[in-house]
Amino acid sequence: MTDRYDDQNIFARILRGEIPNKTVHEDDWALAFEDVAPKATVHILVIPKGPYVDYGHFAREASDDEILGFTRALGQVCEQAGLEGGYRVVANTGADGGQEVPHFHLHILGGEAIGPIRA
Ligand code: D5M
Repeated sequence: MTDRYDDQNIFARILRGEIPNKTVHEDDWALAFEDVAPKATVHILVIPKGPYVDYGHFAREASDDEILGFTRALGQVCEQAGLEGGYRVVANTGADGGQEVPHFHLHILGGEAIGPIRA
């Protein structure tokens, strides 16, 4: 899998403010916004501010501060979303993982029973 980052991908454009989004959280390390095509009652995407293609790239290349900041932001978003019944966090990665946007992102899905990964 290549780590070559395409700075014209849609999330890079959102980070630059070129495309509107429904932001639910922003800090130095992460931006969280509502997914435009929600797959659950609550569907939020959390992305790091740095240019990382996918989870592997982020885990390998991001600084400790970036990883810590992003992880804390994720936790904050999950808690603030009021998902008392629980939620799922998903990182689609590469073609086999169904990743469409080549900027690392985590999906937070909840607000209803999501069920097992495989029925
Ligand atoms: O998921 C990429 C996700 O990104 C998919 O659920 C749709 C969402 N998406 C695409 N464009 C936008 C904009 N402009 N705003 C909000 N959400 C968006 P993946 O894991 O790459 O398959």
